[in-house]
This record gives sequence, C-alpha cells and structure tokens, in this order.
Amino acid sequence: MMLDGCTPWPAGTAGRYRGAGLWRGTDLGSLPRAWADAHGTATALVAGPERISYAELADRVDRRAAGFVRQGVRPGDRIVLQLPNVPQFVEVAFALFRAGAKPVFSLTSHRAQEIRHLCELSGAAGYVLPGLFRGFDHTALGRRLAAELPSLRRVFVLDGTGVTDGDDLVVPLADVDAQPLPLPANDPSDVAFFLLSGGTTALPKLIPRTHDDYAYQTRTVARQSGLGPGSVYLAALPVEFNFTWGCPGVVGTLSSGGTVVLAPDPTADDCFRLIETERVTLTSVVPTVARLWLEERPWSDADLSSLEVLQIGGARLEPELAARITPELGCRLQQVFGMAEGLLTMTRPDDDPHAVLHTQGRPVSEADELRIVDALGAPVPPGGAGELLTRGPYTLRGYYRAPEHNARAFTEDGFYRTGDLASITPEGRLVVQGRIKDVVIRGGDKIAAGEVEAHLLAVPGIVAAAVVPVPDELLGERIYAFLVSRAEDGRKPSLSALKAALQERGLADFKLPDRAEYVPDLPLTPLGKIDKKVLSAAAADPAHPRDRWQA
Ligand code: OOB
Repeated sequence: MMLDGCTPWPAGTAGRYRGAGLWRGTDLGSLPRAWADAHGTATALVAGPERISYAELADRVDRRAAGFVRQGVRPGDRIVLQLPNVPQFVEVAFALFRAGAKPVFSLTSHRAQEIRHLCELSGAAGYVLPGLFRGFDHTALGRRLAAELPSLRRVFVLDGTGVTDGDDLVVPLADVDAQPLPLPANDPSDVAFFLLSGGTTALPKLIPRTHDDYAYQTRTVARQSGLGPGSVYLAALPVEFNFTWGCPGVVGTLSSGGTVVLAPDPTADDCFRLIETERVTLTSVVPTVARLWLEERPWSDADLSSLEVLQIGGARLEPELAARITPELGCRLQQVFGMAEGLLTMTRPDDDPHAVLHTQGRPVSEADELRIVDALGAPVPPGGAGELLTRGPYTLRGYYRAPEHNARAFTEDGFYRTGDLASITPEGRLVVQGRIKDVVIRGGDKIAAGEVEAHLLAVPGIVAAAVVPVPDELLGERIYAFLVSRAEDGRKPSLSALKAALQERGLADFKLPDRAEYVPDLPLTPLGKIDKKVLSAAAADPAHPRDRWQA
C-alpha cells in the first residue's frame, strides 16, 4: 500500500515487476544492518578526518532511529531533510526510513519560499536543518515556519545554533540518540522518501520513491557500473540530488561494499585533493562542474590516476567538452541522462567512442519503456525527434497530492511526459535534442520559469513577466527575464532591486534572474500565449528587434 495521495503502479504491472525479480521486497531501512553484516569493518563513509565503518554506520542509524521515535516521530510522518554533504545526512535518511518516516529531500540553497511550500504540501511533522549555514540562519526559518504551520512539531538542528534550554520545538540533532529499539519493517511498496521535481509549474512537486523502486534502481545501476568493495565514490554534488544519492551514488556504493567520500562542495580544489588522498574511482558531476575541473586541471599537480569513471549528467553535455574528458582527466566518460522522477539512461563501458561522446546511452532497465511522440501525442517515425515519454519499474505514476497536475503530466496508460525533446538511435540509444518544458537549467540547477515569473509579478511596478533560458558558456544556460512595467508611473526596478525583492520574498538565490530587460509588451502566439520562442531568440541575440515582436 502506498501512502494516501500517491499513485501506485497498477496491480498487474507491479506483479510483473515482482515476478521478474526487479522488485524484491527490500526495505531501505533494513539496508545499513545488512551491509554491516556483510562488510562490518570496511569503511562506509569518509568526511574530512572522520572515517565511519559499516558497523558504526548501522549502529548510528539504529540509535538515531530510536532517538527520532523518542522525539515523537511516527511511522508515515513526513520530515523535511535539509543538510549539506555530512555523514549525518546519510544517518538521518536511513534512521527515518527505519522509523517508517518519509524524508523530503530539500536543497541547502532552499529558503523560506521553498521550505514553506515543502512543509505545507507534505504536511511535514519535522524539519531537519543545518543551523547556521553559508551565512543563513536556518534555525530562525524553522522557528518561523513552526509558528505558522501547526503540523510542524519539531525542528532538528545539526550544529545546535539557536537551540534554547527546555525548548521542545527546536532540538539539537546530537540529542536524537537513544538505545536501539525493535522497529516494525516497512511495506516495500510504500513511499520511502520524496525527491523534488525540477518543476515545470510555479511550485515544485514531490516525487514519491518507494523502497522497492529505489532499491531496484540502485542495485541495477551499481551492477552495471561494476561497483564492488574496492570502489570509492566521491559525492561531489549535493547528496540529496538523485544523481548523487542513487545513480549509483551513495546508496549504490554502500550496497556494493564500497566507500563513499563526501565532498563539502564540487570545487576542483576540494575534489582533486580528495580523489588523490582517498583514491577515488568514480564520481558524478554536471557539465558546468566538469568544465571547471578541466580549466583547473593544468594548474593542479593532484594525482587523479585512481579515477576510472567520470559520470556527467543533469544538463546537456556539449560534444566538445565530452571529447576533452579522457585526454585531459585520464578517466572514462559516462554520460548519464536522468530525472528525479525515475528514468535513467547511461552510456556503457563497451560502447563505441562515438556513442559515448554523442548519445546519452541506453535505459538502465530492460523494463523501461520509452516512446517518442509529436505535439499531438502520436508516435514519431523511428529515429525522429519528439517528446520523450516513459514508464517503468522505477518511474513514478503520479506526483504526491497533485491530481490536476498528474492528469496533464501522465498519459492515460501511465507514461510520464518528461518534457524533454529526444530521439532514439537504431541501437536504442537516447539522444537529447532539447526541451519542451518551461524550465531553465542553470549549471545543474533546474528552475521553473513559472515560479520565477510569479515572484517577479509580485514586485511593485511589474505587470508582465516572462523568463527564458539564454545560452551561457560556463553554466550552459542563464535566467533571462523580459518584463513589462506599468506605464503610468514608469517604474522600472533595476536588476539588483529585482533580485533583492525576490530574495526578500524568500526565493532561493539560484533562481534569481541573471538579466532583466524591459520591453513595451510581450510577443504572443496566435493562441494568445506568451511566445517564448521569440523571446529566447531575442535573449540570445542582442540585435533581435524588441519593440515590435510580431513584425
Ligand atoms: C537530473 O534530475 P533532475 O530531476 O534534476 O532533472 C531532470 C531533467 C531532465 O528531464 C532533463 O531535462 C535534464 O534534467 N537532464 C539532461 C541530462 N540529464 C538530465 N538534459 C540533457 N542531457 C542530460 N544528460 O538531472 C538527474 C538525475 C539523475 C541522474 C542524472 C541527472
């Protein structure tokens, strides 16, 4: 049974996935103990000077799970989890699984807007936060939200800042610790945790991931990546990103008896040093980070010889950049196309070099179904480009508590509309051609145009707003806002004033427009919708005429 508000796979389909041995009834909460039984003294996690064995990790998870129960966390509770790349992220996530609670993975860059929305939508009973992190006081935010939202009963603080004596709302994470308890097992077909959608709508959606589906994804990808006890995975990107958490990432590496090294951030300085000292064999980055690493490589004397594979995904990888990886970093390139919603495609070790440079590889599961359709939903001829639709054993059937959006985002027979424009080669490899959905991919960050537009429209003086991506060499894309201001008072807030207004509204920094341009009006399509094609062309070309769009 899945949590109320989720869409289960149809019984017949689920039966097929079980019958084929894809879903094996794994409870993610039981994994740390099983790993400890298999690899007890081996190193599971490395973070700075700290080295945590599998046995120690399982003990910590058991104690924290009991600690959460003592703090009133109950099976089924949703808990917003917002922590940086620290061992506590892994401990807390698995402890919550053990306790039957469902973490909602949030980004450390999220601010009041995003966290309030996640708490409200999930009905969160708890919020695990870093405290004072990169100059932002998350504890103060937690207190504010708890005052607004009756369902939010507890705030857990990693660094203990803002905790006062005798306070039963704000609790130091260190106090979430108790003698292990026998705890009931989870139903493997139920939600284990929630990932966030990159979003096409004004507000981010929650993606339920079940124990069975995520166990299957991580096991399959780990096997295809050849992971074993000798593997050392560097978590360079944030751990809450599906790519880092489970493609094969943290969970796949731990399932294979390998070691996970947590990097505080993806800078070349930190990561090269960790690759050298920890003899890292595998890591995953977005194209922007790969570009920075290539820039830095000639200036660094770090020994990167242990690195066997660099996975790159999350945004379009230019073939020119792809071609530099092996000669300049000395490792193999693996292209990864993926989404928090599920579907993953990857190039494989035995793929020919052309396929590795120019395609995003094949789906990781035999049971993944891919369809390419035209604007009317009809299949395009083989090899043609169109929207990618997919369904399969680890791809969601519906967002959490979003029936209206689900009616649009899925076909009647359960295919998820990815919003990506793609084609499939005769060998079955995916080639991503572009995007239909209204999203900017800045670095690896996904920004829903509609979300930024809604906030821009709330700024006094702005009467119309349209956000489009503009190509950028370093970030791939940046955020370009076209604005119409109210003619009577002629007010046109500057870019910095706009950014300040959006920050003031509690929007995360990575969603702030990089450029704003005022225009007399916005171009419309014949159906009266804002014509973003025209706007994208104008953003990319300063010479594009802007005052008479339809001309
Ligand atoms: C990953 O997940 P999300 O949910 O942050 O973003 C998904 C979207 C895709 O729909 C696509 O638009 C874009 O990101 N994308 C790519 C890509 N990989 C993802 N676009 C072009 N080329 C690629 N290789 O980004 C994600 C999740 C798991 C593994 C890897 C990436």
